[in-house]
Amino acid sequence: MFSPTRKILSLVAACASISAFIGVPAELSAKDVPGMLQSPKQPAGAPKPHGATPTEPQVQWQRMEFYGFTHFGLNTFTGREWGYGDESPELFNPTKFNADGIVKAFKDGGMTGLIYTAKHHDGWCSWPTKTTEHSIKKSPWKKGKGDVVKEFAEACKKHGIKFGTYLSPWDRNHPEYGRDGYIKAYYGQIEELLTNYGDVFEIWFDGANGGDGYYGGARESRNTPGGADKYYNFEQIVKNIRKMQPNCIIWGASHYGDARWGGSEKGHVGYPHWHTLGTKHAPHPATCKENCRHVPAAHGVPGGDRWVPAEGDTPINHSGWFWHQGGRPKSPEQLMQVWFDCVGRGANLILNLAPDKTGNLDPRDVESLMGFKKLRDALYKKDFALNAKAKAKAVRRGNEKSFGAKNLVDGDLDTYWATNDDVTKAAAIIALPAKTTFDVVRVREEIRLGQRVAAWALDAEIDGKWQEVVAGQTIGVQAMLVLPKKVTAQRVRLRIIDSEACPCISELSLFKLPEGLNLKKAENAPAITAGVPKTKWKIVKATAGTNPKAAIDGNAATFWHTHMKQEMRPPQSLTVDMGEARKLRAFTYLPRQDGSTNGMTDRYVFEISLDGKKWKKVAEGEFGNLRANPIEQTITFPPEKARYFRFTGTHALDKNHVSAAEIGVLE
Ligand code: FUL
Ligand code: CA
Repeated sequence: MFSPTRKILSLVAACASISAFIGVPAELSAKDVPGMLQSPKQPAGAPKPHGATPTEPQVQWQRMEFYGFTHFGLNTFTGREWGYGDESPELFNPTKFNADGIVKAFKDGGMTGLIYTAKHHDGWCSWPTKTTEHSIKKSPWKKGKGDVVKEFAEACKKHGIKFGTYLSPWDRNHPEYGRDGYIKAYYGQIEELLTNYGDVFEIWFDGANGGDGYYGGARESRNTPGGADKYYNFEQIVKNIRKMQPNCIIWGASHYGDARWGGSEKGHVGYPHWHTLGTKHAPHPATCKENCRHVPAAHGVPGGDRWVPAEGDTPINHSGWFWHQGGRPKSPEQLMQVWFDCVGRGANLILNLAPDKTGNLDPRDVESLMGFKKLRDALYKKDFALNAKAKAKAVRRGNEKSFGAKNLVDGDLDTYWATNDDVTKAAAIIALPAKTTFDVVRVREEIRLGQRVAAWALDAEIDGKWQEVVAGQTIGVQAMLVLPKKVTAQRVRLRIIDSEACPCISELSLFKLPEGLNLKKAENAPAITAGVPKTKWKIVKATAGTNPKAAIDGNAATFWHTHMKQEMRPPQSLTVDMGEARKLRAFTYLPRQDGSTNGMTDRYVFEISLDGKKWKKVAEGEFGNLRANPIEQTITFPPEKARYFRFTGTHALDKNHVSAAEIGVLE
């Protein structure tokens, strides 16, 4: 059997012989890492790569477009988004866990892979690890003999999608977290996951790091000495992984990884969109305390020296990453908007569906996933440009076969239209067999040669005249734009307006949006759950602050907040009279939605009362993950009648005060 310690030691020794380039993916190539996928040969006379370029595993990964996330662990049973680390492993006991059914739904939904949270921040390991006792071995499920990782990995193999894993660096359970002892355990966990379960296409190193936790009973706040980069030694971790799984995409891992966060947990990424980052640009909010919207994660950095493509991540359910009682799925239309704002800008989309306490997906989430699949199928049903006639004046070396415009419409991503090195503005004309109506255009670059184009446009010949119908910025692996209005034309023209080097465009496609798809409706979808109506509600008391009514006005954009003055710091509370008694089972809290985390309340106490005099505390705890994902939180409690409730904010994420955009209750 396998021994983590021995293997790690032999790895460290072996690493000394690997190229010094390891850890800088932009410069990695198949010859540096034995077993790494090899890029196909470029045609003779092909342009030289421009700037940072992807490794072949990155190229293949960027073609995966869409895969799934699944969060399943102790939080599923406690209703939390972030476990504290003191949860009993006994809580994990799904009644009918069905990895096969879950993976089948992912596959049917058009996903190319699945990433499972093998260990979340609470530290509980969902496989029988040798590195800690806080694992599935201590859970009653399958009498401690279960292995969720194995079941997911096997189901993925069976259904023909790729398997990946998430292993939180932050561990709120481990007694040695923040010290050397934990690092050994953590390296062992990585090795177990990457050597015992077959091919792993991606491993996720979450950027949330340090803070308070259980830590073996110490119940204190711990950090990563010297910063996360130094403490975990991501450079070393990346070296180790290349040896174990050379084709595995490493997400995060400070500036040593292969893929980056897309900049929000709404799934969308920025546009213009570059696959590159500069060495000093860290890709995760772990390093970003305020104004996180401006982190280059979303847009990338033009001319950056590292190829670190983005992944947009988002849960399908409004309630969060883990399963929560009474959650509601995003609509297929909303997901379609995310699709355009993520995949359509050149990032991969990872969409989370979480199993419930039985170990099965919520049928409503699955229904939404399938509706989303139908819309994508309808969108891609016909590429009107495929195999059309294509011509360009500027063709590299006059070599039509290797670099001609017909490569744009041959359905082959590995062939491309290119110009001579000194030509950075050029046009290609595509003649469709007949007049055609379309409203979506997709263009793709041969990213193996680096990302080049910064501006382009699509023209259409309308009434005998060329007219610009849409303007784009970056392209990269793809840029897919919805035209402001439908166009009917037989000839279109792709115009490259600004390119950092001669353009190398591998495909141009034209599609039609599915009938009846209303993307505007998706944009305006409500951020708040419709709970008990608030029309008769009155604020009885706000202990401090401005505009307490804003917390119950049904408007997500307005919020109650106190100030940073000594007397207005947490705890501060809001008491509400609902006008009549109701049997309550949950309360909802929407954090401020203006993009600032100042005074964003991340710990709470919730009390209820029948008469406004005698109070009962029904819930107390932490809202996890607000910094990266400030969505509505739903906290359930044993149902009880009440006319009054009191919400108390006891701690703030940043700048010591209290705020709430909306508070509601559910019957
Ligand atoms: C975040 C985590 O803190 C969340 O809990 C979740 O796992 C998400 C995918 O990443 O940073
Ligand atoms: Ca092609």
